[in-house]
Amino acid sequence: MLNILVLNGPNLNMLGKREPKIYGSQTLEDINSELAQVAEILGVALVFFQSNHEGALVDAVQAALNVQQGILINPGAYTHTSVAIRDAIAAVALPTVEVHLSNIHQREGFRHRSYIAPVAIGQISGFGSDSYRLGLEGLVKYLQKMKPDKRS
Ligand code: CA2
Repeated sequence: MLNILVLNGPNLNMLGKREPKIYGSQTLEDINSELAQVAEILGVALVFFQSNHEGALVDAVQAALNVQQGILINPGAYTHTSVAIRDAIAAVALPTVEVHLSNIHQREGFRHRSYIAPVAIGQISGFGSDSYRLGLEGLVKYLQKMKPDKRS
């Protein structure tokens, strides 16, 4: 069975508790349990991890090698700053989909650049919590099309 790492970066543990106008009223737990339901329908296993620390996210990406076959990530603010997370994703070479609740291209200029997008297979941004579901569906389809011997 395909196994996918679902990573969330800084402050996403605050979802549903602050700024509902930008990020919606669902908590991260709500989003993760919705994703778990989608995963069951798709027949894939998910592992969830959230951290406010860049190094912990790098460690989680590295630990996915030979364990998970793909990564779904909302890197939060590290999207716009982290060469380290980008390098980790490039190093493990696991198919990765970047997701955002808000449309980062509609917001402040500093959010328009993603260090992660060039090493991701794609980016989904602006659909609220549906971004995660859409990202998971895209990632699973991509992995299912890959020849099993090419998956890690
Ligand atoms: O839209 C997204 O998903 C973001 O990744 C969210 C990040 C932001 O820095 C990115 O530019 C876009 C921020 C997550 C902060 O989440 C909060 C949730 C509730 C209250 C405060 C912050």
